[in-house]
Amino acid sequence: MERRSFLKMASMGLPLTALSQEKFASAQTSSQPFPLENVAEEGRQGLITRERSPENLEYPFSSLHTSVTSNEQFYIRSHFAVPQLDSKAWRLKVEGTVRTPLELSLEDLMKMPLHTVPATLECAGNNRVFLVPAARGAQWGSGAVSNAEWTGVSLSAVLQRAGISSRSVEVILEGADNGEIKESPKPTGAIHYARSLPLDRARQPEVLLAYRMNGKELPASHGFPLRAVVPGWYGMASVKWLTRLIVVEKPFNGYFQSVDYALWERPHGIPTRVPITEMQTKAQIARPDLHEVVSAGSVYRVFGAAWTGDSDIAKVEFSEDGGKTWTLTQLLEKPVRYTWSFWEYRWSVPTTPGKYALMARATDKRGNMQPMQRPPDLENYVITHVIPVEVEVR
Ligand SMILES: Nc1nc2c(c(=O)[nH]1)N[C@H]1C(S)=C(S)[C@@H](COP(=O)(O)O)O[C@H]1N2
Ligand SMILES: [Mo]
Repeated sequence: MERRSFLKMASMGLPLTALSQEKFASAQTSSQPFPLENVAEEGRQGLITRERSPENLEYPFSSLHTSVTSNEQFYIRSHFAVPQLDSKAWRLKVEGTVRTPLELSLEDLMKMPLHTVPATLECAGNNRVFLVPAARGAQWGSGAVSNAEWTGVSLSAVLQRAGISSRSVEVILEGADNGEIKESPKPTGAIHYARSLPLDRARQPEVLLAYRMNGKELPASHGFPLRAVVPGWYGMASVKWLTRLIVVEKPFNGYFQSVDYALWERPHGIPTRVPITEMQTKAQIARPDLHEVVSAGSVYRVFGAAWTGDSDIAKVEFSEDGGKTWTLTQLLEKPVRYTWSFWEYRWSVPTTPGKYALMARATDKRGNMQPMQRPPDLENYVITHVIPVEVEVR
């Protein structure tokens, strides 16, 4: 089977494990340190298609090699069609419990102090394809995660300009994109994508309203002309195609943080629906790729990334035996807050041929370690337990 048709199958949402391993293996070279042939031509710029309409595209994680993901390869997760916005006519409204409601043009924003913040975005549904039994939603593999340098104004500066009432608690961020939800429970008619941020988060200096991505104009699929970037939170908080900020005195309870992108937590032992927020600690193996054939007795450079929420990665461990024993890998750079860290491990591949379940497990500086088992009540989101990558030693 050619890589092309493999990706076609992957894009149809078939679990990778359903593929004939024999045929798949023939498409792989063995233990090159950087098997960059994994960048296939399927989809746009080698992105893997998870849904065609709206376009939901995944970064081919096995091709990971630079910390910054290019604008062309950054994963795309959109709930509705991309709104076509004319940057001249476009305005950002700031309303609600503010002293001075605002209508800001892109030019107005560009006159404010600009900040550049590197931030890794991960969709809360990343790795969903590995869940057994299958969970509803786009069947993301390991590539609903990417890293970019975002430039724009701080949300806090815009809020300050509007002057928010002392009783305000949150700001709602609304996108121009809208459509009807298909699955129940759902509101009647078209709704806009919207999420809120508690003011303590919204005021953190690294929370941006960004108009540039990796030094270039923000691409249409990533929120042109303006998007939020909420470093450390799952991607759903980084609202694209922003048109309205609404400051409110009561917590917001919109669709995308109560029905969708929400989970049951148990404060006081009472199951309570709460919005998904902070990214959880995770390591992913980029290479070897799933089902890759690795030469027995060779030394293979296992390589991947790890990230977390409001902390830094402290260590990534590696296991070749499905989690029975662990060894420390090497972190490749000093951690940069809110961006993934790369790690590597010179793996002495066993001389005994067979299938091996490789694992990577991250721990952050607060001591948060990835669990081996999936905790209950996470439904189809926050897939953060250790997921094995099966390879064949031959
Ligand atoms: N307006 C709007 N913003 C949005 C979304 C959306 O559908 N509409 N999707 C969210 C989700 S779930 C994710 S994971 C990120 C993805 O950002 P990206 O497409 O730039 O990777 O955007 C978020 N912001
Ligand atoms: Mo997402």
